[in-house]
Order: sequence, then structure tokens, then C-alpha cells
Amino acid sequence: MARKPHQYRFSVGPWNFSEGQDPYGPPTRPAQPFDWKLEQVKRMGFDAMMFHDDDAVPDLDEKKDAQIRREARELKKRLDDAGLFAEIVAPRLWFSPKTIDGAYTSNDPKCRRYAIERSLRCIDIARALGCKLIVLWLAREGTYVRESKDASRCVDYLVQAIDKMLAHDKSIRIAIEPKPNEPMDVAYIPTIGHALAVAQLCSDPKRVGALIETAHCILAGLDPADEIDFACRFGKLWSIHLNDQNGLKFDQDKPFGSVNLRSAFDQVRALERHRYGSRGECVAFDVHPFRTTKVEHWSKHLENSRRTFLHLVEKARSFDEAAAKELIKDRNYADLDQMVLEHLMGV
Ligand code: GLO
Ligand code: MG
Repeated sequence: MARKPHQYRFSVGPWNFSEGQDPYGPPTRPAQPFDWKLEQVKRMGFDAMMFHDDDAVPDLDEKKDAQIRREARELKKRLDDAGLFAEIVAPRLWFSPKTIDGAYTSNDPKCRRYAIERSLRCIDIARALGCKLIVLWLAREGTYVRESKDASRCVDYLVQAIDKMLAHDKSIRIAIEPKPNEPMDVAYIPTIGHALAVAQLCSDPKRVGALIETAHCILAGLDPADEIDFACRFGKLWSIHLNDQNGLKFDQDKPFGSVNLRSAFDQVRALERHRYGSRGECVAFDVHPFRTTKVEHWSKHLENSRRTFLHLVEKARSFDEAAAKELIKDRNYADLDQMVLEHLMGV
């Protein structure tokens, strides 16, 4: 019997309304307050927002616990009023002077302690927002100089930090977002396999999973659809950042499908195959506007990514699986290849 198709829920972060600055030039759009972003998310009909801890509570390092909790509760109320929820909260562990040499894997024990303390505050914020999923993008966990750190000891540091977080709140789950490089030359958790291996060393492996980002898989030279399949086989895909990336260069965060529509189709097909979203997971687009984007087109990259995604859901659901099966049985991959192309071209 055919399974009933499920609906997807969509999520976006305030950082996805970026102002166009790059290492070579200043912003091209004026900074907007959080309320403007919230308004855009509501207007576009997205379901949820993603937060860094300091998107939710700015300057939290300067604030006392009670104030942090109060501000987070106020934000929760604004989200409730807007009919939105917080999908994830992620500690921003790459801005502070204390994370210059890494956060959990810094060579300085004081800095490692800061990173853990900050992560526990992040969990407090998530709790006040009614959010159970903490995302760890391990931005600075890696090296510029190979000999500066011991990669094996760094695995222990990562596990120790995650264990402290798991112990701080028994109801949260942690999703590791792998990325092979940028800002680091070489990162310690470059792929989903690394993330899931680290999860196995933690005190409660069931509560440690992954978030996959398309661009990060491509930067690692991997196929995003295969990474999705791999994580889903372990029941570990708890969030996803769909976007696109034109080869091996800086992390581009282009609109979903804008470089490789076929790969985007394969990613959607993998999500459909595993009924991603039917257990409450969200589809997030970690995309940025082009630097050239005018103020009046500021949200287009998000709306367009969702449009492409939904079209591809239709394409995945209308793909002639029986015909594909016959071609596979006959090892006629030439016609299978063409069948995919013609299905995408609508001919
Ligand atoms: C950067 C990451 C970043 C994270 C975000 C949430 O390359 O994709 O945008 O997704 O900080 O942790
Ligand atoms: Mg991301």
C-alpha cells in the first residue's frame, strides 16, 4: 500500500538575511533589526526559526543567568505570537577572543572551560525557548598548523564537552553539523561518518546525531544524497541545511538546486525515501542572498529555495519507480540516466 505523503516544515535562521559583506568589501544592504527578520519569516509562511545562542540573547557573555533566561522567555513569547517555534539553538563558539585557538579543542584549558560553560548557557536558552535540539557546528575545531594539536586528544575533548551538555539537560539532543574546512584549514569533524563515530563515544549515544548541509558535503568531495542516506540509515538525521555549492571554493550557501538540480533532486529523493520530516524534523535552508541582491529582493533566496524544494518533492513523488526498477534489473543504467534527465526536464 502506498504511504501517505507527508508535509514538510521549513525553518530559517536570522543569519540567512545577511547584508552582503565579504572579506573584500562592506555590506551592500543596511542591517535590519531582529523584528524585521521575524516579520519576513512570518510573511513567507515558514514554520520555525533557527538560532545561535546570541541571536536569541545578544551579548550573553556579559549577562547573568537570570537575565539570559528572562530574555529567552521574552523571545519565546514573540515567537508564539508570530505562530513560530525555535527549531534549533547553536552555541556560537567562533567569535569570542576565547575561541581563537578553537573552542572545545583549544590548547588552553581556560578557553575549553569557557566553551563548555557557554554551551550550557546555550542549553538554558534552548530550554526557555521550548527547543530540544542543540546544533554543534564545530567551526574552529581543527587546525591551521597540523603539529599544533593532537587530533586524538581532541576527540576526547569533544566527547567530554558533549557529555557535559548531555548531563546538563537530560531532555536535549545534540546534532553535529560536519564541515571539512572554513574557517579552519582542516576540521576535525568533516563528514557525517566522523560525527556518528564521535556520537558512539558519548555517554548517551542515542542523544547525539547529525545535521547535514549540502555545501559542506560537496566541500568534502562527497555526494549530499549519499550522506543523507547514510545518516538516515542510522536514524541520525535530525536537521538539514539545504543549499548549493559550485565546486571546491569558499562556502557559498547558494539557493537550493541553483548549481546542480539533479543532485538537489537526489537529495529530496533520499529525504522522501526515509520520510524525513514525518518525525517532526524541519527542512532548513542555510542560504544567503547574493551580494548583488537589492533590499526589495532580500528574501527571494529563501522563497526560491523552498519553491525549488517543493517542485522537487513533486518530481520525486512522480518519478516512475517501476520503470526505473526494470532498467536497473536490465543493468540499463544508460537509459536510467536519461530517464532522470528527461523527468527533470519535464519531457
Ligand atoms: C557555516 C554553517 C553555519 C551553521 C550555523 C548553525 O558554514 O553552515 O551557518 O549552520 O552556525 O550552527
Ligand atoms: Mg549550516
